[in-house]
Order: sequence, then structure tokens, then C-alpha cells
Amino acid sequence: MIINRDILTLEEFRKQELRSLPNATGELSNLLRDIALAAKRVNVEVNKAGLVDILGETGSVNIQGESVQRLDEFANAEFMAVLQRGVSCAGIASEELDDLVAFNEELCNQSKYVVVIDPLDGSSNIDVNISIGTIFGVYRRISEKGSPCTVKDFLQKGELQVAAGYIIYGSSTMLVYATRRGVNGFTLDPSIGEFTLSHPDIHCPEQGKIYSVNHGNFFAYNEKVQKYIDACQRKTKESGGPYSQRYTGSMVADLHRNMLKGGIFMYPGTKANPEGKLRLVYECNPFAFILEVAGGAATNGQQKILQITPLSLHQRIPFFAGSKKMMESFT
Ligand code: P6P
Repeated sequence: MIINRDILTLEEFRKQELRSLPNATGELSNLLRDIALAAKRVNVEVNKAGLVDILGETGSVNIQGESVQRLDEFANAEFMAVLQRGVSCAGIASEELDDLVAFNEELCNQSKYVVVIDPLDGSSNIDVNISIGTIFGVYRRISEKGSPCTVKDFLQKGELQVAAGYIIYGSSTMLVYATRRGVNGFTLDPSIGEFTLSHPDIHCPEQGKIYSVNHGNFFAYNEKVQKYIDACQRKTKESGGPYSQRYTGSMVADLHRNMLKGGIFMYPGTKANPEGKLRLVYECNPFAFILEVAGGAATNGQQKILQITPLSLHQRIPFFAGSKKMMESFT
């Protein structure tokens, strides 16, 4: 039996990180372990979604007014249960929950952290087998330790996140995790049931040739966005192109590809929905954090996403993110 000992498992990575941070209590490291456990459980259901009656809609509607797919509810329940049992966070704010959930148990109340999460983004793609994902961010709570977390813990600027990441359930299942020390990608090895460090120290190429946007809304975008999309289409070999348009309708898949290969992702506001569709707290802020650590950028078209103070848990915001130079040419 040949065991590849060159690839660190997530557990080994966590332990090495912990040893390198002598003052660390291990709480954030345990939080990562909990998220990875829930991700493995969600992955099992996503991988067999075509085979069991977990597809389709529950008939209920979430606060966004979107029909909730069964897998959405399962994923939300899974992450919430694992995080509560792991006693490494005081509570969560989730796309699937109208309001925050304070775990309000003694050990959880003593935790330093809270988690924002989109348990299963891109759910409209579940039934057609397109990659979907989980998005999460971690904040140090600002409410008094020992008491239940409060909404102000979740409405902090994105630049105050201590960690952020996503899981992409695709041709393989990957957990991408960022702290200010860097971005690392872990691919799930189903033969041992462990996430393994397949993409150490991820950097987003400064320049790319991919632009991701829903062209169907082109005439609803403002002039600045229309001009940029037009410029992308006019790129030639001589002007650094040609560019390719890649848009799956699943932001985790689009942003993951663009971060690895270089590119720009846009979900602009439209005349009908000036704030766009994506949520600041648990979709845009985590990705903005990950991309900025990886050398990319993320704005709402005017200012850095990470510097915007959220006004509500489910606030929407126009979102432009990706390679540094492509973002500079857009902004
Ligand atoms: P549209 C999925 O529902 C999602 O929230 C993102 O993952 C994705 O980028 C976007 O919506 C797609 O929206 O309006 O282009 O179909």
C-alpha cells in the first residue's frame, strides 16, 4: 500500500498551524474542523442528490423570497448542529434563517467567535448537477463573552473577519480556507475521508482572460458596466485577449475558477434591483476577504466590499471581484 505522506491532511495542517501560533487557544482551529465535518456530511447528500428524494423544493420560501430546496435545509441544519456541538462559536447568521441563532449554551457563550454562512449557494443548480457551494466567514464577537451573541457581532465590516472560506461540491469537493496568513485549498480524498492540502498558498493571478456576468441583464446594467463588458468582448490577442465569458449561475464555482485562473466576476445592480442579488454578510464579505488575501480585489463598484458596514443580515449589494488588474481596469 502506497501512502502519499507528502500531502498534509487538514488535521495535520491545523496542528502545525496551531503549534506555530503559541498564543492560539485552538478555538478557531476547532471551528475549521467542525466546518470540515459538516462539509463532509453535506457532500454525501449532494453527491447522491440525483438518487434520493432530497431534490426539489420543500414548498417553503426563505426570507429572500426564494423557494427552499431540500438540500438547502439539510445543509443549514447540518452546519448549525455541528457548530453548536463543536462549542467553538457563539452562534450563526445564515441565508436560510430569518434571524441570527445564538446557541446560548454556557460553552458556546464563552466562545470568541461567530459564523456567517450561506449553507448551500447556487441551489437552483442542484437539480441540474452544476457545482454548488457553501460560503462562510468567521468574526471575533464584540458582544460580552459569557452572554448570548447579538446581531452586532454579525454586522461588522468584512475586514474584521478572522477567517473565511468556501466548500465547492464539484468534480471534486474542495474546502478553501483563508486567514490573514494566506489561502489554502484542501481536496477531499474519499478513500480516507480526509481533506488534504492540494492547493497550498493560493494566489489570484493579477490578470486573467475570463469575465463572468449574466449577459441576459446587459441592458439593465448601468453604462459603466455595459462599457466594461463591451471592452471585454472587444479584447484581441494584441490587446491582451481574447477574453472568454464563463458564467455558471453558481458564484462559488465562478469565483473559484477565476481565483485559480484569473478573471473577474460581476453581479451588478440593475434598474429593477439597484442593490443586485448577492448578500453582503455571508456571500460577498467572505469572498472579498479570501480574494484580497489571495491578491485580488472586491468592490461594490465604488468602494471596497470589506470596508462597508452592513446594515442588516440579508442586505444585498452589487459585487465585482477578481484579478487585481482587471478590477483596476473596471473601477
Ligand atoms: P442569476 C445562486 O442563486 C446565486 O446566488 C449565485 O450563486 C449566482 O452567482 C447568482 O445567484 C446567479 O444569479 O440571476 O445570474 O441567475
